[in-house]
Amino acid sequence: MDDEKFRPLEEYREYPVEEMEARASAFYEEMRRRRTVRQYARRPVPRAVIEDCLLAAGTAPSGANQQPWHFVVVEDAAVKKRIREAAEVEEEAFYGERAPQEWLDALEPFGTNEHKPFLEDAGCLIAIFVQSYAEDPEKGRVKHYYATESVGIATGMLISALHHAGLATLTHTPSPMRFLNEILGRPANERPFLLLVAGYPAPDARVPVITKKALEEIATFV
Ligand code: IYR
Repeated sequence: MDDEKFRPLEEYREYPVEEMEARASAFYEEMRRRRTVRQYARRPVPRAVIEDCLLAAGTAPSGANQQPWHFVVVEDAAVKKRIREAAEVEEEAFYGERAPQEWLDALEPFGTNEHKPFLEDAGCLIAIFVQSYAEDPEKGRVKHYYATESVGIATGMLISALHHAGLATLTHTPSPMRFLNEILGRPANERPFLLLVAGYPAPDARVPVITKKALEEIATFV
């Protein structure tokens, strides 16, 4: 029985240690160039690039391999405009009254505010949904395990894939963002996880001067 369910691991590749080190180091060099970008050029992005990056994200590990994600790629200007308008309503409430001062203080270095022009400027918006459960025609509601963790992993892989391909991204989380279900026609078993903005940076894009924690701060070896 096992013979039908399992097959040899054919895709794994072991590299000599020096090559592993070089690959790990090259990947780190590539990843450390990634910056979250808030100003975008009004340029379309190549559809084939987005498709391959989504396929890469779809290779993510997930609880019981249930792949509890759905990605809606928004390229249409009118739909982007509707999303911007709905997001700005929430953001106005957030910056105007909802956010505690402590949170606003934490955001101060980034200069964010309720205006979200990137939602219209960027080549595409990728709305990422978590399927908390599946609706099976025969079995009814099928629970998904570790759905949020799984979608978080897939999203990280998508951000990495887009960066590797040469596009900039911004993880945007208007809160609440149920309006995405309505605008994008997604069913009740799907909860918006985040809105990933992807595109070419504006030629005059500026990024905050920030640093990442040192290895000693983020890791412990026992
Ligand atoms: N959703 C708001 C606020 C915001 C919150 C965090 I935490 C950020 O890192 C950035 C923004 C906004 O998008 O402006």
